[in-house]
Amino acid sequence: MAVTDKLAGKFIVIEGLEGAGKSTAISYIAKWLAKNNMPSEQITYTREPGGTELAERIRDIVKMDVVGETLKDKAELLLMYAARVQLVEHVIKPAQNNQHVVIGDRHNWSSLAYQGGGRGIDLQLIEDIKQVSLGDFKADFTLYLDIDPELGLSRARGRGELDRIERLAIDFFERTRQVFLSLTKAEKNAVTIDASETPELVEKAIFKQLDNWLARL
Ligand code: T5A
Repeated sequence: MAVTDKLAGKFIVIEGLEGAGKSTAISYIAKWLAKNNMPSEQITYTREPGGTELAERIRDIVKMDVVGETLKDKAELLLMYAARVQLVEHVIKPAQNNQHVVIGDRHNWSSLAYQGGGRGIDLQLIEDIKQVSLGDFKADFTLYLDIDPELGLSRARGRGELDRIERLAIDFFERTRQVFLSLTKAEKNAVTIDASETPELVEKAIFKQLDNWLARL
């Protein structure tokens, strides 16, 4: 089977803390896809929360204090899933049906890590909400960019003002990181990339992991 046929319809996700280099890594994945002859018009990019008109409005709510009202943890969780359902149903599944490769900047694991690990919401409750809202839908391959939260946040600071979540205390991100690490360990179609390395080494590691995954398809 041609490589492009193997990749058509696949959903590749990048996860990681703030400043881990997810946006940068997405450009490396695009480069890898081009190397494997995937036409650029057959690639769909998504980000979460966001990616549809309604989901982008939810993104504004969760990233900024849009009104002077505290967003409760469970409301934050449900907003993440509301945005995710809109994105999966309106964008990701149709793109997969059109034989696109979908590259996701964050997906379901971010809710388990941030709302479960960081906020302390019961992980089983989050799994149940996931099942109700998305069933068995999941990424085909996940690249988790692992970084020390201090380093990630310092990179994020260099990029501009911190948002509502980025302003939280460092132990929130330590707990978030632990969930990401355990999810990656438990999933055979997921790998950890050391995101503290130079961009050149991160790119090389991503290419290698994608090559290994492709060889298994
Ligand atoms: N959220 C999201 C939840 O709580 N629950 C959920 O379910 C979901 C889906 C989303 C926020 O919402 C939360 C998590 C987040 O707080 P976001 O914009 O998607 O926000 O995520 P951020 O993590 O805030 O995005 P960032 O832009 O901060 O991080 P990236 O994309 O990981 O990093 P990137 O590539 O922009 O790089 C940051 C800086 O570092 C440099 C880059 O040039 C850039 O300046 N850099 C490197 N520097 C040195 N070495 C490297 N290897 C580098 N790679 C990149």
